[in-house]
Amino acid sequence: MSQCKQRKITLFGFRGVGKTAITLRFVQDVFGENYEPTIENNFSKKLKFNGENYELEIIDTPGQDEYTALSQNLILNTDGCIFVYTISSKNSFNMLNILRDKIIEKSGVTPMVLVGNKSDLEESRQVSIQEGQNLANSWKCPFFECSAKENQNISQTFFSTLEQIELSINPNFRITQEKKGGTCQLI
Ligand SMILES: Nc1nc2c(ncn2[C@@H]2O[C@H](COP(=O)(O)OP(=O)(O)OP(=O)(O)O)[C@@H](O)[C@H]2O)c(=O)[nH]1
Ligand SMILES: [Mg+2]
Repeated sequence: MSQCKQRKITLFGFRGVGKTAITLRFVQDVFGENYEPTIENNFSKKLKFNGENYELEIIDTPGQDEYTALSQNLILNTDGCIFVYTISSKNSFNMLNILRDKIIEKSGVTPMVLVGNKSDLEESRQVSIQEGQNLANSWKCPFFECSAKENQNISQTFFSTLEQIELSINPNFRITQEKKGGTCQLI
């Protein structure tokens, strides 16, 4: 039996940007309109990625701002981060540079992905795709706009984070298993 690789991914971002919604869409394929601020949620998800079995631990954190004191526990042993803003709030976007600096300083973790959630709210857009892409370029990380509501780019976000993690462990890592429609399979 092939070994199961354990990887831990943590989501960070301002209150209400959709960290819980993104996580629940990925783990359980559900979406709720109601907003309940998170205290802390841990999830686990088994999947196949690039021909290997993985068990992901996903940490859905309570919302942060520039001034939040990040507990060491939250960041402990995280292999990769997903930074989330919502395209409908400039403020949720502007605070991410400071938050990212704090997390890198505390944890040293660099595998990361930037996502602009709520891409379905085009009429309330405050952050352009180009602004998101420019920030990701400055971080040298992948960028997606996504929608937990419409299930757009949600699994891509997690698989891209996994790819960044594997690349940080082995710079020669390459996705070799081309899929019919994807490199990954949820199990
Ligand atoms: N239109 C739309 N609404 C969304 C989307 N994702 C989340 N929401 C809504 O935004 C609100 C906040 O979502 P949450 O997932 O609870 O946000 P959060 O980042 O976990 O919030 P905290 O736990 O307080 O940090 C909820 O009412 C969700 O239904 C999305 O992709 N599109
Ligand atoms: Mg939440």
